[in-house]
Amino acid sequence: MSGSTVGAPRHWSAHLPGGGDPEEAFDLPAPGTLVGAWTAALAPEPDRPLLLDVGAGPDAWTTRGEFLDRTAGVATRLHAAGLRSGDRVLVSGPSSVDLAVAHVACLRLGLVVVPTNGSYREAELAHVVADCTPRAALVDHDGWVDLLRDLDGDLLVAPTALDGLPGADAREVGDERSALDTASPDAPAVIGYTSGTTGRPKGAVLTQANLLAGAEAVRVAWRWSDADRLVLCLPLFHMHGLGVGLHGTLLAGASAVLQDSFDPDAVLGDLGDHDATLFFGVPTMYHRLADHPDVSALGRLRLCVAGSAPLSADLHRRLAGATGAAVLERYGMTETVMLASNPYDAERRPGSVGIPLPGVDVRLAPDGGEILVRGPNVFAGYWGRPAAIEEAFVDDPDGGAPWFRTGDLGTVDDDGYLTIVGRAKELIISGGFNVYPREVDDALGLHPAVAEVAVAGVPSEEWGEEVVAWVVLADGHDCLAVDELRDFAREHLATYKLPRRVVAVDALPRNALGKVTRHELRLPD
Ligand code: MLC
Ligand code: AMP
Repeated sequence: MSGSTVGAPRHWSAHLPGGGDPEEAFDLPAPGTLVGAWTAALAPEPDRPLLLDVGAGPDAWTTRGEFLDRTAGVATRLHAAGLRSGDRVLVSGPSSVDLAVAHVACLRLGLVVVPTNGSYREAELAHVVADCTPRAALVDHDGWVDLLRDLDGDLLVAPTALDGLPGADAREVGDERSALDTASPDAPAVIGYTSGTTGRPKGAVLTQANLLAGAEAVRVAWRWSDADRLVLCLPLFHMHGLGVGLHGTLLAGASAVLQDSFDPDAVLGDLGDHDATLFFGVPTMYHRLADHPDVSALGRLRLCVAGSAPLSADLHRRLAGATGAAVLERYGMTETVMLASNPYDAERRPGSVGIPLPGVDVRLAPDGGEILVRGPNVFAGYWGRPAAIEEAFVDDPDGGAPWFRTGDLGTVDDDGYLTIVGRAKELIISGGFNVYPREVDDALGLHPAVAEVAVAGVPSEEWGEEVVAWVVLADGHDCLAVDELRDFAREHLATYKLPRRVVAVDALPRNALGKVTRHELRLPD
């Protein structure tokens, strides 16, 4: 296979302080595990503030020392409850210090965290549970208790209640402490559910080393230091909030103010109240911030990062005009953590996702320009689906490591900047959340007024893309209101997947094989 290689080390060098040495390798911190690197970063100066629940008051900081103690304590309690390295654990709840403790305690014990969106409905949750067979669930959504009834009741605990779990008796404490932080670099650490290019959500298995590589690359590239403070309002069940926001904060020995939802007033207020230096958001958040009268407050930060969906060049320029600073756009995926970023010190180019991050190789497939990636950040495989890995990777023509197919289409310019120009995969990204059209088709198709349905994304200034449903009405029905369809589908789908418009059509466009051609679905004039 030929194809343009974007990611030669000379390109990484633009991410390194002072331009770096183009030939220099990118080394991960010893001992090569996320938990090892965190404990090394957080052990010195135990009284320094680390995490704050914004609702808990300005002085309620959890310090580094408290965080290490709490996570060790919870890990030993989980061990005493019978959990062992390799067991899968669902973790879900509003962003909070308790949730961060639950996540990190699991990782310190070698458990495999399955971060789960709290707005999942029964079928969505049931799929994840059946697929990864968790032994425990550290979740605090009332409605889920019944759905998780097959788990041992002692292992179904809200993140807020973990400190109250029974401890080990004194004889066992030594054993349990010695189970801490012993995971190997290639041990699975997180399973992130994503549909990848097709089909029902698959669990992407990320190892300790993958997650470390992902967080370390952005730590270096964004000059993230212990002097930084992040306002973190992204959910902690996706790579953006979890693999970058939380993991990067801990790795840098920095600090973060956690907000459990996105509110432009709260974000802009907290930046000043807490001397923040960093903000990370999806484009929908920036779109709302750009309309706020105090948007200029973003300009006082050291760095604003956008990702998870395209940040339009227009919005990039609008924000630059309003704040005097250029938002830095980067590109990531569940399977790869982060893979490219605009450079901190060089040009941040509107409309481009920048250059490959340190350690990451990127190339474009010769036939069609699919973005291919490999590196220490790239996941280890899909949980329980050895065959899926065959489709997900392509061999290297020179006999090197195989390349992961992102399903995104790209171009690269002469300076090595990568631009995402489309998707080979069926995916709608709405407000930074991924929506898989087929899953939505299936749920909407259950409505009695629907004979046939196909959904697709249409451009939206606020959401990036909006879910729209094209419907062929069943006999005896002459209309179907969008609210009716949304209310019906709420039972089956998380709300961000629900259509925002319904278009009634006589027939769906299909190809010669009868398959719906979604790209031909058009809004009426
Ligand atoms: C909420 N709603 C959405 C939605 N989010 N609808 C479509 N798309 C979304 N993303 C629904 C609500 O349920 C509600 O429905 C209605 O829209 C209005 O809600 P809202 O109050 O305006 O929305 P809000 O709660 O403010 O949420 C918007 C948001 C949120 C942008 C803050 O969507 C969000 O946190 N997005 C971030 C997603 C993220 O972290 N992505 C990272 C993926 S990792 P109703 O019917 O109840 O009124 C990844 C890799 C990488 O992609 O590169 O990072
Ligand atoms: P997920 O599977 O949730 O991790 O979503 C990953 C997908 O988000 C990628 O394959 C891209 O399609 C998209 N994505 C992430 N960052 C960007 C970005 N900066 N610009 C465009 N698309 C992005």
